[in-house]
Amino acid sequence: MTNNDTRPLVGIVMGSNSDWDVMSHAARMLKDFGVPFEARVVSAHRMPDEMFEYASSARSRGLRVIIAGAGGAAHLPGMIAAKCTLPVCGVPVPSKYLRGVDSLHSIVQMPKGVPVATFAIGEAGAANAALYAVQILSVEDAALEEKLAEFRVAQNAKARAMTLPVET
Ligand code: RP5
Repeated sequence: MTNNDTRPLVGIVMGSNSDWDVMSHAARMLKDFGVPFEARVVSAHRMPDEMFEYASSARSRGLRVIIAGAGGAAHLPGMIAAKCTLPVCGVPVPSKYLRGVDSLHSIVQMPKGVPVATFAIGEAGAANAALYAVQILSVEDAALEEKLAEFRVAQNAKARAMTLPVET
């Protein structure tokens, strides 16, 4: 499912190509796990018709999770979620003046009825959104579940090997 089939299972969308520095962390994580994905600019306010088309056709095109990143008045994740019933992971992209706190509040404050799973501002959020997408897909993919377990073991080993510059 993950290695032999190249049809995208995860859609990464963002409001601008200026979001790519952050959103590329999601792409890299999916690549590391061998999950086929697509990445596109789909601006909610500059490409509303294309955004509706993207969201409404996502499930029938084979996507299983959408990761949407945006900055400022970050309405893209919520609008995508409004037009499809796939799980949507929202990534707040740091903005110029408010450093992404605006993006975070915008994405996390979805009114009751249309959820967006909201992640941390910036790179950690993008990487974790991808990990979360992998976890969703792993529910029906044993090989992915194994890769996730290996990832956790490697993380544990790295943390256990950490040293501090103090003498005890
Ligand atoms: C949002 O406005 C984008 O998601 C981006 O974070 C922000 C700035 O966009 P650009 O002016 O860089 O295109 O729509």
